[in-house]
Amino acid sequence: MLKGVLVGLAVLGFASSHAAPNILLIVSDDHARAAISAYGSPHIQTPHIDQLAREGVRFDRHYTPNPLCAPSRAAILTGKHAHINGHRDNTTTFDGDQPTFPKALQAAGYETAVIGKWHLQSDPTGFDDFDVLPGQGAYYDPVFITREGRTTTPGYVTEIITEKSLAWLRQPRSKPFFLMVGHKAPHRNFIPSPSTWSLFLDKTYAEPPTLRTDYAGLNSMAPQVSMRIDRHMRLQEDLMVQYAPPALEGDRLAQWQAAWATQDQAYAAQLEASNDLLATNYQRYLRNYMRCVKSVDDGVGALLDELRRTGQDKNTVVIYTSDQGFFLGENGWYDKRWFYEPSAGTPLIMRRPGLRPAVATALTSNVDLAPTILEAAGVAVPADMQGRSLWPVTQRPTDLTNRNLTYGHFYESDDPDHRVPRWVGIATQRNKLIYYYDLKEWELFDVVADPYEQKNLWSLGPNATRAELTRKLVAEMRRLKEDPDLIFQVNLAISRG
Ligand code: SGN
Ligand code: CA
Repeated sequence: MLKGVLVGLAVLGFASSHAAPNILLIVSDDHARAAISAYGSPHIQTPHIDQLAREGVRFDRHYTPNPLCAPSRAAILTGKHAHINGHRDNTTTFDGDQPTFPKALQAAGYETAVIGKWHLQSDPTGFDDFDVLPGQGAYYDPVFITREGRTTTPGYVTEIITEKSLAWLRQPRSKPFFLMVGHKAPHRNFIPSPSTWSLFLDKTYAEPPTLRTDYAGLNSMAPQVSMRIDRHMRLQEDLMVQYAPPALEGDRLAQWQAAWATQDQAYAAQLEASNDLLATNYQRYLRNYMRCVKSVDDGVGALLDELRRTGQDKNTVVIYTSDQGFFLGENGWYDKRWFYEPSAGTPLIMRRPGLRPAVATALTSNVDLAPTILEAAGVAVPADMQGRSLWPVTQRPTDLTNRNLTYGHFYESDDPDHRVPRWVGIATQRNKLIYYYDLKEWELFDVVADPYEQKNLWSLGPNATRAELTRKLVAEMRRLKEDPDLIFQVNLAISRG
């Protein structure tokens, strides 16, 4: 009997069983699920992120509602979508006066800090300490901004962010902590650390089946966007052929050149032998991207070691995620912005003492992180947060009853560098429905039968699935209080079929 009561209490929730745990949230930048071995990556081993997945819950259908850096981060902080929190694209300055979960944690007695990538233009609010990169930040010798001003720190950005995070964790404190670690890596232009310059030289990366797609089954802009590995990657700045980071001079420049000379020769030789620019660039791109990921994974390992060394692992929630995913050759692309799986699909792994390890297939969104973290801390979740706590999902990871849909909206309309059209969309367990409202074009995929999202079923004409999904899209837009004009437009487009 007593045993039954205890088990019941354990299942009831964490807030009751663990008072004020510490919270470590690690957000990398543009880290695709396909570059994490816990998600089955054929490209790299990420033992430290994998450890989190083994000991925690891996979310396989987690999404960002807006696959762009700053809007995704704003959604994480506020638990609200872009049309409510006001942060629709990367040009916006974040309104730091609005409620965010770090502010709520601070008010509840947490000591809070953010270190690394921030990218929201205004200074962080809700944090006792901040030590953040300006904008995108630099890979080498980055500048950091604190309340005291700007300082250049010599070295490699991922390692510096890890060191700063360790130093912050080691400060004496009497309160529970919330630390948000923002990694710049593996964001474009994928510049690796000296410790990884020579890694993976013998590795040949498997090509995704859609590397050479003809885009025949997709919307009219898909073949035209500036995201092609063969056409749009810059030989120097992106592929780092005969290139060196501007910060390197003297001995450091000489070391870079010595390490990269043979790699540049190998690139030229492969290109000459194969006469295949796409295949040659793809190998070079993935090698450097994976080197950047390696440093991020090492950083995760260092933070987990520190928690273990101090015994804090027993009372710390650890969450690993990215602001969104990234194309690693799918559709012949790099970059993100689309609602397609490699881009909007986002890694999410959460570990918490007492949590049963699991794989979650429920549909989740990064607006859910704010309420999740507040619930973990035992802090009331504001009624107007649009996300919902993920702790119930960790208990019933494959139950889709209230988790059968996720919503996205991409707003950037005038970006000459990429030219991805604006869209609204929903993903369900079986399907994805996307409306490109400037193009007035629809896409409907069966993501189970067609996981690479190549066959647009919309063109097959009206049917029951299509009717049900369009109804769900509009209902979701209404529920989330989207712009009525846009809802009207979507409805009109549906009625014209
Ligand atoms: C930079 C990159 C783009 C990238 C945006 C936004 N170009 O402009 O490729 O899409 O950032 O990325 S680069 O030449 O500077 O590498 S985001 O993750 O911050 O949204
Ligand atoms: Ca990003």
